Amino acid sequence: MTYDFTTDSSQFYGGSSACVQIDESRWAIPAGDATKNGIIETTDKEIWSNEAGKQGYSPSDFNLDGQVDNCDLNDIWLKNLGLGGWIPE
Ligand SMILES: [Ca+2]
Ligand SMILES: [Ca+2]
Repeated sequence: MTYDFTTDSSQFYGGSSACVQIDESRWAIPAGDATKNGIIETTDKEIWSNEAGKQGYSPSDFNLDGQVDNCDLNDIWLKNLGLGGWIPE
């Protein structure tokens, strides 16, 4: 079975609060959930604070560039703060 999450925000459990629109016709799960509980919240920032400055892929490397830095916090986490509701892993 396949399920295409990219076609509309209604495809997501939680609707538009559980996804971000990445272009005119596609949606995705928002980054920033370091705790992997399905919600982007302040505890995710605490994980980032503990990992800031580290190299390599880690839960708070939100943009997946191999570094935990201010871009992860300001460009990803802050933008997506409060989103979530999808079913976590
Ligand atoms: Ca979280
Ligand atoms: Ca990063």
